[in-house]
Amino acid sequence: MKDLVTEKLVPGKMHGELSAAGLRFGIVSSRFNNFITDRLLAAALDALERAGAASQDVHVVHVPGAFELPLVAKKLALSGKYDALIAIGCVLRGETAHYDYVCSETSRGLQLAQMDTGVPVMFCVLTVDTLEQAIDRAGLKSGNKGFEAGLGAIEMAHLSRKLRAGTGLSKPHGRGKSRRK
Ligand code: INI
Repeated sequence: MKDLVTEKLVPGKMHGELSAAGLRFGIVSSRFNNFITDRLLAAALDALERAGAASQDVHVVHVPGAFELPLVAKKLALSGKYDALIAIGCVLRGETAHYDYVCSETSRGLQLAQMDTGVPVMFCVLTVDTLEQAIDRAGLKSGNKGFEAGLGAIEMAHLSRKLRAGTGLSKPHGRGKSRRK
């Protein structure tokens, strides 16, 4: 990516690494539409494994449907055992408003879980109109959102550790000399 640098302003930079060694992950996966969620889960585990995560540092919890993801994600986050979490689900639009309630409460609940606890929660919940759209996102035309969530979890886990330890920003230019008069 091209550096976002102007002539005068050189901002400190920060990002998370992509090695999973030594990090602990919790995955909550919904059984509803498991034809899709199992593929997302396998890809998330593949990303963690390839990045060096150890078996004993990765735990998977299954829940009945997407609606149940937030509660379990929050409980896992509060356990203090995980650097990042991944919530996996697939909500397929039906003929009633049920879809809208499940989608909105799942996304709201997962966002609250990470905001309330400070533990990153990756939103790997497909919200789609058709099974074909879901299949495309679970390993076909549009890649696999589970793999992306795995990589995202690793990056966010590192970033959180850095932010806990301090800002992690690279040393600003001219540090030591106060600019204030
Ligand atoms: N749960 C899903 O994960 N995906 C869906 O598409 C879905 N639909 O369409 O009904 C769904 N419903 C179940 C819901 O998540 C809860 O498990 C259920 O309502 C019990 O609380």
